[in-house]
Amino acid sequence: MEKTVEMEKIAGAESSASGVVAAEMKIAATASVDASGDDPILFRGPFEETIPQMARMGYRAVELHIYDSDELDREKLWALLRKNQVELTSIGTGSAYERDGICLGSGDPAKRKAAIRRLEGHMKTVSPWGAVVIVGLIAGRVADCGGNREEFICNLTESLKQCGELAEKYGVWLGFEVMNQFESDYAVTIAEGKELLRQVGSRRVKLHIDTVHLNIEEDDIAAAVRNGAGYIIHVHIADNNRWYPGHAHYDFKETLKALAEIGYCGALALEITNFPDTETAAKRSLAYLNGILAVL
Ligand code: LER
Ligand code: MN
Repeated sequence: MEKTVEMEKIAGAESSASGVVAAEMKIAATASVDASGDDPILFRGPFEETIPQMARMGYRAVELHIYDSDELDREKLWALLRKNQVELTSIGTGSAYERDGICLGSGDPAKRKAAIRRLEGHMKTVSPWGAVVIVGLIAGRVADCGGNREEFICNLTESLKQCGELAEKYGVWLGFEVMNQFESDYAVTIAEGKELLRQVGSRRVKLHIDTVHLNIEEDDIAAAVRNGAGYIIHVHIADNNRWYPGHAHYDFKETLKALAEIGYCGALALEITNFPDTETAAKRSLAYLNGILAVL
């Protein structure tokens, strides 16, 4: 399915008004060509191998983690996804920050510009699906702005506005990831993320939530998710220790129920380690989440 109907993608945009509860969330695998160790990526290796592998296991959607989209042969990637009937839901962008230190809140205008350009490359890659480009680690930290928090927030907001304009041009979405205080210095709860989005003021810049971060920062996860109605565009799923859902003690039923209540119809992307191995984690994730979705 390509070019998802715009309103459908924004949780809460219509459901609360109509009272309809539609649990049409899609479970997405994660894949990257260069993940290793305990990186939270399920399928690792060349996309020519991992995309058919996940399709054979029953996955119909994927989030790709890509260092630089402009290094890719986009046409080839799109053809591979279409051939295997796997929808591209999102691109994870953090490795550009980890490797190059480029970020949206940087005090260095050249690094901000490079981060925006990198995100634009990803927007082109997701454009056939009108999908989500993630702004997680690439938002940057206050330290990237010489420790000046006010200037960092100002730079981040301004950069997100520019990204919003580009997202409009390509017909895609930016998902600002609400991350915990150990990985982010700003907007660590859904309520704070909403405030940031109000400052940005772009309909194309939305919130992206992650169960690991919710588990650390929110007092009441279900209430926080419901408070995100109309703002949440993308969801990362992992158990509290980043293993596959169902392995540890995160309450997925509660979170998925809250998402269903606000009419969330986007991806549940498995940002998990491949422990104990890719096949086991992929099979158990699908069975566990489908089991919950079936009775919502
Ligand atoms: C890191 O904890 C995380 O959740 C990533 O999605 C950030 O890009
Ligand atoms: Mn995440």
